[in-house]
Amino acid sequence: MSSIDFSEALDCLKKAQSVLISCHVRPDGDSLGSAAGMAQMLGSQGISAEIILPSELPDRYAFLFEQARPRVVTDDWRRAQLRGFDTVVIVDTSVRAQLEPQYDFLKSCNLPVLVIDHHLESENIGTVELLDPSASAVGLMVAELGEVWPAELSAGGAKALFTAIASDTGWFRFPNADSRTYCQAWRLLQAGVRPTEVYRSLYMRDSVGKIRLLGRALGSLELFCEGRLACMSLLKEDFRQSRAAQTETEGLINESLRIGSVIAAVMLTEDENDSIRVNFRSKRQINVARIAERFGGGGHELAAGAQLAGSIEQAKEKIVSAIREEFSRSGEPGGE
Ligand SMILES: [Mn+2]
Repeated sequence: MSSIDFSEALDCLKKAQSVLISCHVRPDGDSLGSAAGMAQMLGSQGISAEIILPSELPDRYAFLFEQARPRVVTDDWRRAQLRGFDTVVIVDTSVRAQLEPQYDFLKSCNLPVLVIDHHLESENIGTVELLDPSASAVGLMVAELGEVWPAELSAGGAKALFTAIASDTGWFRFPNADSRTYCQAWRLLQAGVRPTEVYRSLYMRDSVGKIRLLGRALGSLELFCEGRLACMSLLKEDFRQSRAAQTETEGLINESLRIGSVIAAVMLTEDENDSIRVNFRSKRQINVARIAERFGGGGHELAAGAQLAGSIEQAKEKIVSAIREEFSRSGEPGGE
């Protein structure tokens, strides 16, 4: 059981009649699963809820939305489309930039905003905030909130929250998969989740393009810092050659963590708009959120991201030297 205080969040939700749920751009399994689970839970309490995304729903998560795919905010977004909501719930981010393009709009609505998040950085964008950086996933926090409420959880809602937790813990492999995580996973199984089915939906439905992209990413692999840092990169050309979408990079970085000597991993991806997206992972000791923050990004101790201008080579040089410094500070033998 968690030690967070859910009372304010519950007060906020119990007053609501019609809730708009949203999350960060490039939504992942945790944000989408949390949003879907929250929507189901609210429904079970007679509160209507609609999920609105700031960017496209990746196909691989369509299985979470069997009834209706969530709407996507577009540039021609109109205020009229949002009429009727009395409360906003934001899951899996507390940062303004990650909510574009709808942040200013949501602010101008003057509605209560409940933020449920587990990232280290927060810009206090909510009127009520449920923040717990020790939670492995927002899906875990939503599951706990439902238990305290108590709100009925359907098999579909449980599947969504299980997907959220499984995604952010790398299928319960990362060190954040603690007893609290397993405790809620057990509850979700009791509510009807079939883990094998979720596993297949999440990890065994890749496109051939994604596998080709993985091949190119592995082909780019370089090791630095005496084998402790793995670096892979993908250019726009790699996406073209493998016929993969920009959204199909998810999880590729973890492959390099399979190398025994590797402690930290970096993946550099050339974006459509020519900036470089950098993803960081770490097995231990190196706090990659701190490194990402130096480049204007953020995240968790063991998984973080940032966006850099310039070429892949320039970005790589900066990142490798920042991580080398971090190795030296931490006393890891990989630093010089
Ligand atoms: Mn998350």
